[in-house]
Amino acid sequence: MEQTFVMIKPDGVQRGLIGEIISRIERKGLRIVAMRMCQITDETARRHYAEHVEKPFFSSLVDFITSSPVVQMIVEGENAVVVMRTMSGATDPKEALIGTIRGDFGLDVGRNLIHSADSLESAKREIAIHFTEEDVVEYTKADETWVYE
Ligand code: D4T
Repeated sequence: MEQTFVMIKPDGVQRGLIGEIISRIERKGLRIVAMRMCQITDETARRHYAEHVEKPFFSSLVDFITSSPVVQMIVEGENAVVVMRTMSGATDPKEALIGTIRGDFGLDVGRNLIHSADSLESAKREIAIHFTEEDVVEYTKADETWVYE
C-alpha cells in the first residue's frame, strides 16, 4: 500500500466540488487516512511549492493556494500516487482528458482544482509538511475484499 498527498485547491472548494472529488476518490476504492480543511499560510505554500520558486508563475501560485481554504488528504491504496495523478489529469485542464477531475471541471492551468503528489518521494515530503503522525488513522474499509483480489 502506498500513501499519497492530495489537496483540493481553493477553486475546488469555492466551486462546491469537495464532495464530487472526495466521492471519486472513495468510488475508486482508495482509502482516506487523514483529512483536514484549512487555509494554508504563505510559508507553508512556499515550502510545498519550493521546486517552482524560480518559475514565473510562482508568486501567483502561492497567492492562489493561500487565497481561500483547501481540503488536504492522505490517500492510501495500491499505486496510490500514480492512480491519483491519473484521476487528477494533465496539469492544464484544457488538455486533461474528459473523465479526469481537471478534464471534467477545469479550463485554466492556474485554476486546476486538485493537487496530488507526483512521486512517492514527493508524497512523503508533502505529507511531512502538512500532517503529523497523530493525524493519520489506521483502519480497514469494509469493502476492501471487494476492491482488491
Ligand atoms: P500540482 O503540483 O498543483 O498538482 O500540479 P502539477 O504537478 O500537475 O503541475 P506542476 O507541478 O507543474 O505545477 C504546479 C502548479 O502550478 C500551476 N501552474 C503550472 C501555473 O499556474 N502555471 C503554469 O504555467 C504551470 C506549468 C498549476 C499547478
